[in-house]
Amino acid sequence: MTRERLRIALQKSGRLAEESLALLRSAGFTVTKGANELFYRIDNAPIDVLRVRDDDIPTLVADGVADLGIVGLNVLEERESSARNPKEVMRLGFGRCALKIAAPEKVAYEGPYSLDGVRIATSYPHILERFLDKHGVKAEIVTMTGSVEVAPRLGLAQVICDLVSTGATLEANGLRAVEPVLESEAVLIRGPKPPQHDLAATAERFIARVRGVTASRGAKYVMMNAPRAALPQIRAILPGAGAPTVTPLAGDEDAVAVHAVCQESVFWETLEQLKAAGARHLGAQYREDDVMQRLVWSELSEAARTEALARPLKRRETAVADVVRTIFDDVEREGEAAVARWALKLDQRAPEALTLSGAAVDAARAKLAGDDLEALDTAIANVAAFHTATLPQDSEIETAPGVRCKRVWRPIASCGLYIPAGTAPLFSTLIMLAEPARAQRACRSASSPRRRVTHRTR
Ligand code: PRT
Ligand code: ZN
Repeated sequence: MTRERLRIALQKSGRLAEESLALLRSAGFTVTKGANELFYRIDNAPIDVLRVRDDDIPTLVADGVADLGIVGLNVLEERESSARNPKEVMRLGFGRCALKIAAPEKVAYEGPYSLDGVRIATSYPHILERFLDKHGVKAEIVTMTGSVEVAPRLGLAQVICDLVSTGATLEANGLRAVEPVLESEAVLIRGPKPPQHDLAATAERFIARVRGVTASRGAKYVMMNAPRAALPQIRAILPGAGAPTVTPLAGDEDAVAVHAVCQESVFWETLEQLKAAGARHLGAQYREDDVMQRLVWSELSEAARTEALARPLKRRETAVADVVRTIFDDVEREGEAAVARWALKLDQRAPEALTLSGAAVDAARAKLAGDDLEALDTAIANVAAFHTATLPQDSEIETAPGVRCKRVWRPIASCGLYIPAGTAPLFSTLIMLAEPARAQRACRSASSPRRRVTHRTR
């Protein structure tokens, strides 16, 4: 059967549906609703969108009913291997999750061999079987189509192998992830055979445009000055960068400016390594595509509208969250020693003291010019006045004689403030965080005789 339009199969509704359409729009395609729910049309290219259940996408693409498709890697990998299987074109960076072995808290786990002779419930028997074979483990696989997390409680299996994203489902069922089996994300797939001749060019153009959008997504623009001799080392450190642009620095023969677009996320560890290699004046920024996205209100579902208005965090950087959590945990456990250690690591210097004495504050104030000091004090007084005036009030009513209903507001016991101060401290941030906290009497700094890690504003 010959067709005039290329077909791409996308999930109709579910976790990948919105972002798959959003990806097409970011790549410049105008998607409009078609004659029925099964088809959407791309108006500015000869492409139709086939909207189906995710499980059907690999088969539709394998059979040539659709030329391309977007599906979770987990769904693709679950197919038994065959020459007729669809091919992965590229990973798309959304729909991230991981297939993991999870066990009840009381079941000991010391590695894959712990699974020997164990019953494991999963919706992914093929992926699991390959994992077990790889580790030379014999276990019994119980295949379930959904709600795998309840299997241990039902006595159907001792452990499970299921998709995890936030981990909330596992936690709610008294399970803990013990072993990753497959890292998954949405992938673009194509059929084992190229599409018919006149559609092949459309497919190539489509793939190129999606590649452009995806490549610039987690990408960062990184720039620095560095000793010329450190160039090979710096190149090796930069994550997923093509050839960086290197320009000489006027007045310094041995130094160069390096600009690079990194195709992977850049974390502070990378920046640390670059500094250690001799890089100076390091700067990194996200590219525009990463933070800007065009949304067409009339085409958004109710859920997508709510999400768009909530200013969602576009990218959930689990690696960043992990590092931040490590810092929190360290500080909780070790207190000020951990603060000093992390300050040394991140800022290359630890503060001399973590508590500011009144005398130090007075000395700092004495160094400020009259105008600046007055501006700061005015801002502090205004912000404090506003937040004191708008403090929530307790209220109480008597709904029936002797039945009093009361709402009471209690300030939180203590809070920490984070004031970014890389190259210049942000006074406004300090004032706008510290004054509301002080108005709420939440900051321990205002009341505790043993002052903790605090910043006093005056
Ligand atoms: O109707 P259709 O068949 O098209 O959809 P579906 O219900 O089969 O799939 P859907 O929409 O749930 O998921 C589509 C794809 O999204 C999956 O194939 C994965 O590639 C990806 N994905 C990303 C996830 C998750 N995250 C995820 N958390 N798929 C499922 N889950 C489930 C998981 O199975 C578990 O039950 O969510 C629960 C765990 O979530 P947390 O956040 O509590 O850990
Ligand atoms: Zn499905």
